[in-house]
Amino acid sequence: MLTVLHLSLPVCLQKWKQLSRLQRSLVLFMLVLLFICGMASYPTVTKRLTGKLSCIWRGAMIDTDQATEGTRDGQNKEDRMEAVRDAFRHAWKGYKDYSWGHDELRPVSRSYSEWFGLGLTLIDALDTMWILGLKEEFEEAKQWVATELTFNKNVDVNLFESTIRILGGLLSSYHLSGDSLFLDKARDIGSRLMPAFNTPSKIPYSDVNIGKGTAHPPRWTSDSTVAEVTSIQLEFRELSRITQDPQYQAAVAEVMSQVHKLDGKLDGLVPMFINTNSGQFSHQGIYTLGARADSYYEYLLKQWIQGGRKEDQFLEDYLQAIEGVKKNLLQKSSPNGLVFVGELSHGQFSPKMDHLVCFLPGTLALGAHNGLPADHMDLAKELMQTCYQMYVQMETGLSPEIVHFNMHQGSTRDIEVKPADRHNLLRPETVESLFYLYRFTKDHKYQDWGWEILQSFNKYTKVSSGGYTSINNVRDPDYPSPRDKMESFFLGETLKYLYLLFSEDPDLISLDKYVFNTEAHPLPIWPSPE
Ligand code: DMJ
Repeated sequence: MLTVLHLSLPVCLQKWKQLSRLQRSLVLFMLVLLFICGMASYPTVTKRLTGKLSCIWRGAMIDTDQATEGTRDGQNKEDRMEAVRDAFRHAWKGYKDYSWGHDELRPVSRSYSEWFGLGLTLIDALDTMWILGLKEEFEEAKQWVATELTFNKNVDVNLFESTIRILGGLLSSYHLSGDSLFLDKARDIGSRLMPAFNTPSKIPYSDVNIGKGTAHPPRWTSDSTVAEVTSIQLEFRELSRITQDPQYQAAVAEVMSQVHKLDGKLDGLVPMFINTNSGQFSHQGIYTLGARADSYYEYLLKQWIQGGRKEDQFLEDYLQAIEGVKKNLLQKSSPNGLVFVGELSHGQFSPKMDHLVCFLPGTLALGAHNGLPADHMDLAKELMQTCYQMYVQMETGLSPEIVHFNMHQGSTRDIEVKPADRHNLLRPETVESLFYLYRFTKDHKYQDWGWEILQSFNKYTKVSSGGYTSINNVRDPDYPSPRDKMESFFLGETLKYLYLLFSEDPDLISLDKYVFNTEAHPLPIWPSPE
């Protein structure tokens, strides 16, 4: 073929030279026209081509045909647990090869991104490696913590994110491994975060410079996010208990007692912002269990459990909030009657639900396990079904970030997804809830649902050179469009909860001995004094 082309080229050139300028223009025009028509009549070809081109970047690609390679048939629990270990090893390989010691892997470009510059993924993943029995990987990461990790850095960190991922990860690694290295590091970061509480109201600022010891709100406001200031308590309380230094617990307890007394709640539901000067809620009137409010509810229940179910104020606020959810936010979709948690904005109901809300079935089930009303478990099961549907109804089998439910009679489908909401960030909330539901009911369907989700992650987000990537479009299996980022919570939470979901051992992080922080780091339930 090459030879034919080679021989005929001079002849063609000669003929081309004999043509007039007009003739040449006409030929060129026809060729361009033919090319455009050809491409337009094969949109899938164009899409696949551009898709492949975008997926392939310096050789890294998501190959949906081979991505299931290495997965197991999942017929038994060992198979499924091993498949999670495979997934972790694959993700870890990418992190190790291209972003070791940095915050997040960018698996497609085989590089990394920095958020705080503190090895976020490595710290977030420590206890997952311990739980999955990946001893070699754990030891290697521990060495990095011992020799490379320093918090003496002139860097601004977000109080909430660094508490749940770094402080939580170090405390839990200390409890699981017994190695005092992790406790020393936990105390170091904990004390460096304390300046955040030096505000006129004692409601903490969102950002702290852990090197300079200064703190500030975001540039555009003096507000903090309600979920952020009320979801650091498990970690700071534990730090006080374990170090016998009361300052940490005192600071976060003050926040809870102020929020408990504040005006502006609706049947126990909180607004999304709180002002660090006045200590009052701001931008009132919007109620959601999604972004900016979600883990407030989770930590009410979990603080009550952590402290041995004695601190009644947390329980009362939690029970009132769940009644508030039922009264104001719970609705059923059409045509199939999926129960969902919507949002309220200045009295107006919106059938919008973030994937983040899928923590709720697990939290409700945990409450019921701890003696709260049985109807919490009924609601947990219904919401679990809805969260599962948010996955199976998508073409990739992966949930989008946000869905809208149809409520009017005659709808043909329950779930709608807006173009801007079609991304999937490898989030954990649904598999987290599946884990709780399976632990408490032993109904194998929850394991099967988790298995389907793991397979979809493998099929559409696994990058062949190592790592998993968040994607832009869960509705397009031909081109899910990689975002080139592996969030640290994929290793910290998603894979950990999947592994625990497939385990039949209730003592593998017993829910009667540990309470998981909102980043899936298990912290001990405090023993009652003798
Ligand atoms: C995690 O950092 C935590 O689970 C947090 O509570 C919510 N956002 C991410 C995971 O989606």
